[in-house]
Amino acid sequence: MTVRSSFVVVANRLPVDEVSTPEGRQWRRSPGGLVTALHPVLAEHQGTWVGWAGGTGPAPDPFDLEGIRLHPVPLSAEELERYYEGQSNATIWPLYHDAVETPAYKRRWREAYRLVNARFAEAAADVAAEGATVWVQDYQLQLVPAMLRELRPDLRIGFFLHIPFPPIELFMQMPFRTEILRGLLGADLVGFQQRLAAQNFVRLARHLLGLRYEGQMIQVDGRQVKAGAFPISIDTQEMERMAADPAIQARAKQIRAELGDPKTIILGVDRLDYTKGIELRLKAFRELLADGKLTVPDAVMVQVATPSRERVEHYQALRVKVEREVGRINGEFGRVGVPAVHYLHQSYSRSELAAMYVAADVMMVTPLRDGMNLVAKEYVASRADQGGALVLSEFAGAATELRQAFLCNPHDPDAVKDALLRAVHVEKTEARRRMRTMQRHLRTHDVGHWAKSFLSELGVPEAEAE
Ligand code: GDG
Repeated sequence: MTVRSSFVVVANRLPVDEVSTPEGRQWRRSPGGLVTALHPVLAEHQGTWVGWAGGTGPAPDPFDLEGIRLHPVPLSAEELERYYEGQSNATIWPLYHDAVETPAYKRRWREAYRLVNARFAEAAADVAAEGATVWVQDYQLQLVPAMLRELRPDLRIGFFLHIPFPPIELFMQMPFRTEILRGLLGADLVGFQQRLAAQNFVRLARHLLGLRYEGQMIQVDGRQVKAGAFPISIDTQEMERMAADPAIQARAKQIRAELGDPKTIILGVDRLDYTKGIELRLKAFRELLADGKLTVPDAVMVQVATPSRERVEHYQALRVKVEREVGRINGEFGRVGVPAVHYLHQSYSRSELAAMYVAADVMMVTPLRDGMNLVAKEYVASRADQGGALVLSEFAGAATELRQAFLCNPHDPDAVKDALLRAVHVEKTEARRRMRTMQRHLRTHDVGHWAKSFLSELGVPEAEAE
């Protein structure tokens, strides 16, 4: 029998990984801010999370894990290729990130997207109790709100977009633009990372459908849909605790030693994605070495580039470009046993990442476009010593909040070089002052605050629970 919940989260992925243990295959909760933030709300409401469990073919039966009901939705290999890699990650992802790579438009991807969105909507309709709240997450599921409303007009539906929402001129490229917009307008509340994105959305509703709006409230078929900005954040306390752990502090020292105890460690941590500005950051470092403004081994760079979407063409091309640039820098400026750039195309544990944050003097976060960028926030939260300096692109959502970072325009190589040099040479007390201000902000604006503000706007009163 289907268990019905008064609170349902719908996201492309379930917050679990399947792991092999001596007792056989088992599910383990995957780490991540979203699940941490939503866990208390889900647990309190006997909530259900609807999502893909990974793997292709039939989905596992629904199961409970740590107080949450998990409801897997199946994807076939072909759907994975068309709905996920195609429409989600080769059409919508680049288009919404200011088309920094050219979006590809394919009818069969679009059809698969529709079909899969309908499957998620049906699953949510099945598990939601009468009058329940359903919170749909992100760009893979933009048609779900309207599909779900059609099936279940009694529900309260929220939608949150984790990536940017583009200006009208760009959105208008999308072949099934009206359907996507109508899909989102099926929600009662549509949340974005930035105020500007919410504005893009309400203006688009008027432009494309002639809908009237006042402030951020849109009138749709006699209903009101509210758009708003809800900047996401991290579990600040957990990050602070992890970074302060003596084992992590010791590991950070060890990392510095392994790198030859240089004066300046410059760090980048990103999924290997063309929106993240990895190449331009490498280029800035190379030019500073060539100008003699930085020298090896006094300064070294560590770039963690976590493997991502490896079957999508743009990502394969990016890997080649990044690796060529790393090779060039090491060829020109490295010495035997002393590379200028340590490039790591690997995934790390959260604790190893924390140790890297603690070890780094300068963190480079230089996306061309980014909804928020949690790495920037994690770095700041990890610096209990108030050391370190953050170079941050103005085109990351995080730049709206982290004003004390060394902000730069990633499209201007001289601006990136300048920000990096200023961060390398910043006076200690000045660096501390900047870090302290940003840390104070993150203590009050953590991921729990994000979830609470969204859900209370949506009208879920019990969202007070931590
Ligand atoms: C999307 C939006 C928005 C990275 N490498 C490893 C690893 N990570 C973790 C980081 C961080 C997360 O992944 C990446 O989050 P970001 O926010 O930086 O970027 P996206 O993945 O693009 O996320 C973004 C976010 O959604 C939330 O709304 O901020 O704008 O694009 O937490 O630490 N974690 C582990 N190993 C790694 O190698 N364990």
